[in-house]
Amino acid sequence: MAASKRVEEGARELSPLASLAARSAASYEPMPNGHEQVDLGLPPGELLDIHRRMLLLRRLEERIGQLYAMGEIGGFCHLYIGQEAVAVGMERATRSDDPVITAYRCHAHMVVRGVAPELVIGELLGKAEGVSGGKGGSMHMFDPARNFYGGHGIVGAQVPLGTGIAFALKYRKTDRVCVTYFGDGAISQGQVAEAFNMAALWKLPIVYVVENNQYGMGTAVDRASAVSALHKRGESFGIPGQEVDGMDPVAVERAGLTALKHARSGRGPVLLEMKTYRYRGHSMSDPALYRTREEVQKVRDERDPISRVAELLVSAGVVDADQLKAVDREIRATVMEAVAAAQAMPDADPAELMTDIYSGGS
Ligand SMILES: Cc1ncc(C[n+]2csc(CCOP(=O)(O)OP(=O)(O)O)c2C)c(N)n1
Ligand SMILES: [Mg+2]
Repeated sequence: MAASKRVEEGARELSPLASLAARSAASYEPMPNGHEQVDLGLPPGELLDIHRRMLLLRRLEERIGQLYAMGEIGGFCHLYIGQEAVAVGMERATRSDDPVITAYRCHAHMVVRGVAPELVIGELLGKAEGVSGGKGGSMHMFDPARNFYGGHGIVGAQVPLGTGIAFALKYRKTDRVCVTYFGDGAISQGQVAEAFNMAALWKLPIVYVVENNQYGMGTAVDRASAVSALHKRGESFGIPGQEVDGMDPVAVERAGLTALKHARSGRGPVLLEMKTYRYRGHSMSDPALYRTREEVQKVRDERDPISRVAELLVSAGVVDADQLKAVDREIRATVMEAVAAAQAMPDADPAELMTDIYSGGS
């Protein structure tokens, strides 16, 4: 079969991955390893980078889930499995000096920011060298050096905080943009509406990203929100909104770039609704009885962001299945090493319990 025909059919099979398929232009060059190269709109190396980053998040969160089940992690723990395309696509669109703030489902957001996995795991294990000294735990990780402002356990609370960061960025006449994530369960919070109003009124440099994973704990979005097209929830404030396939990292990146450009140019906030899905329960203690196993399996089979990119890479001849397996082995080894490094860290000292509560001088 002609290469172009094969790729076209491959693209059709992956039709939900519209943004990638649409860019599967029929231009090929032989690669040094003999594979045919296809113009995916992104250089193959970029797609490989996307795949690798998502896989790291997946394997890391799986391992964290195991550590939790083994009793090594205390407190609450919310996994990001299924939503990887959002964090990876947005991070690729974001500048490293753009501040990011999110809710409690935050481990993956930290790692894409460049925080070493062992520092995140160390935090979960209550270690002194964890990214927040072992005192924040799963929900309250912070790393201002990487422009990551948490990790917040109160639903919606990070939205006015992110808006405040955006105010500071504008007040200080920077060209940075604050990316503020929240869930579908947070969008009906009063403080979100108040923050939207101020951000639009003052044209603050902020991109709001609602990660619509279809559920707020056990409540489906259309049982909680009168208007379940969440990207429309900024309209009354004049905030432009866009619905994005949050299981397609390239669509996420593209939407993120456009939104960030808009906000960076002084035209005010944008609201991106990422249609995504979480595979695990709300937290580690949620057996997820409010949905069927079949519903979860269907998303895994048809929309999984990692499989979709992997299949596209293989069907386009960029890599073969064996090469992808080798990448997976390498990433699993990285995660194991990070866990071992975190386990070897000293525990947080109880004498430190009352430090880091107030900022210096207050
Ligand atoms: C103000 C407040 N109300 C209720 C809770 C309990 N609570 C924790 S998470 C959650 C659901 C939030 O869902 P969503 O915003 O969709 O985020 P997701 O967990 O899906 O990432 C609720 C109600 C809370 N933490 N804070
Ligand atoms: Mg949700």
